[in-house]
Amino acid sequence: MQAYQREFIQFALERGVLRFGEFTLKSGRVSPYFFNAGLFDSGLALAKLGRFYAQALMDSGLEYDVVFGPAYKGIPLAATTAVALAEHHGQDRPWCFNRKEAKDHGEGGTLVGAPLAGKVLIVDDVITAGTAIREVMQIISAQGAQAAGVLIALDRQERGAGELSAIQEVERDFKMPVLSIVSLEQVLQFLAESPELKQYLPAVERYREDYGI
Ligand code: OMP
Repeated sequence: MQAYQREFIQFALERGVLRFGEFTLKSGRVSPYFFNAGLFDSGLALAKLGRFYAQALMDSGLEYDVVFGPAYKGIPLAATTAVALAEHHGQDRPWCFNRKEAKDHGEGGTLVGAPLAGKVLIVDDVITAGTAIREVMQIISAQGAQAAGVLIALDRQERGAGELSAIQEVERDFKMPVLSIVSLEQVLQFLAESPELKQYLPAVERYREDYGI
């Protein structure tokens, strides 16, 4: 685990973004942990979050032309990542987002910001079963753009339809990488090393045995 990944987990715990308990997921699975990116809910927290996303992207060396935030939750995430890329990595790239509902007046359409063209970097929060990201891929292909990759905060490393993880299925089906700031593996490592949080380790490990890869 890299130093910034450890810092990110610490930051998510401090903000109450990463929590332990009992949570029913969108997929119907009942999870002993949950990651609620909506709780990076202050200016400073959002700025710091963007720096973590940008760092993970820079580490990967992925090439991209435009940053895209899928509605709703991906929008501030893509915005803060685009700001951090410009301010801290000298990459002032175009960025855009979609609306959920088409607008028939004013600027019209469902896309806002820079044109969704070329190699698109999708920025989102979490992938569990991969349902949300598949919807996003339709928007990109409808524009005739190509997905360069997906950048998320947490890879829950859960099985998709078969033996691969949902993320591995997305990578295979759309021929693009899915990058994450951290994955469940690093969360487990963090728990194992933390005297106060170690109590949650057995439940998370059991969950991984049931749904993980
Ligand atoms: P999938 O569409 O199953 O990949 O689920 C991804 C979505 O689930 C995310 O965009 C979130 O809305 C939500 N989610 C979280 O935000 N955090 C979690 O830890 C787990 C989920 C989830 O419901 O699976």
